Amino acid sequence: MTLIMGIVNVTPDSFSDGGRYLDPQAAIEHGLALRAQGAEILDVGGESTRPGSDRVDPAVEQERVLPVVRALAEAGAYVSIDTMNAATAVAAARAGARLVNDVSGGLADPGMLAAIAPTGADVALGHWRGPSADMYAGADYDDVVSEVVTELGARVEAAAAAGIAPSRVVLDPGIGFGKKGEQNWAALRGIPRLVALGPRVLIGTSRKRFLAETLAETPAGGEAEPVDEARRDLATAVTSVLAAQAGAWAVRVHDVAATRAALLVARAWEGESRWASPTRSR
Ligand code: PMM
Repeated sequence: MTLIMGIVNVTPDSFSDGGRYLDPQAAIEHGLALRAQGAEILDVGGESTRPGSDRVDPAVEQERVLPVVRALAEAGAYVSIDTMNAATAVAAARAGARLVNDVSGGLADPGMLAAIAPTGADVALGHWRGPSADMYAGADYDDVVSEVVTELGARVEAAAAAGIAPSRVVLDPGIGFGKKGEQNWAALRGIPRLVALGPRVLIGTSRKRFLAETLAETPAGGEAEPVDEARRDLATAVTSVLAAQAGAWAVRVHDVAATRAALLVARAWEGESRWASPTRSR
């Protein structure tokens, strides 16, 4: 069963929801609302990774995320911490986070993998070719899928060398990270090859620019509609279903209700009437 990871960005400048939940209480309530809508995992982040964004001081990041992680974990949620800083990852694990979601795959902070190994937390490693300040500098590929699979395979080995077994690892092709337009679609078509590596696979397409670019196509004889948030969420629900069918373990989304509806319909189509949620019983 593909799980839904709901996004709780505690940032002033995230790609689509920056500033909405900067106040910890607003972020906690948002997380609880996403959980009530069906998110099995809540991904709390305090540093925006939108293209062009600068790094945040880990102390500021922790001030933003730790109260939110603690409150959501105490409420019984399965919490993930979206961070590239080892110190923040360790502090969040102490506050109750059970998954460290590092979009840089442990590359941004060389101490990341060794630091989280003893915490027992799982780790999501994203495919990454450099900081968001210069997001598309590495967007140069001969074969996107082969390169993503090879580079993530190397991160699985680095995690193992640091004491994190592959059973604790989740892999993410890093949609939008060092990838433009069609390169993202190619990476999504390659999900089965990533799944074949062994670890669980996480996919994050939610509201991303490549979806808006695809939606911007003008209908024959018509006029292009503005690509607003609702249309990006609809597109995200579709890509989440396709990712689920390709073998993804979880999808990371802003609009949990829309993606859940889409996944339920897909499950019904495939002949499964029950919605299981493995992490809830953990
Ligand atoms: N994308 C963003 C942030 N964190 N984490 C994972 N694992 N995968 C992603 O694709 C991903 C992520 C950027 O999106 P946001 O600014 O809208 O949260």
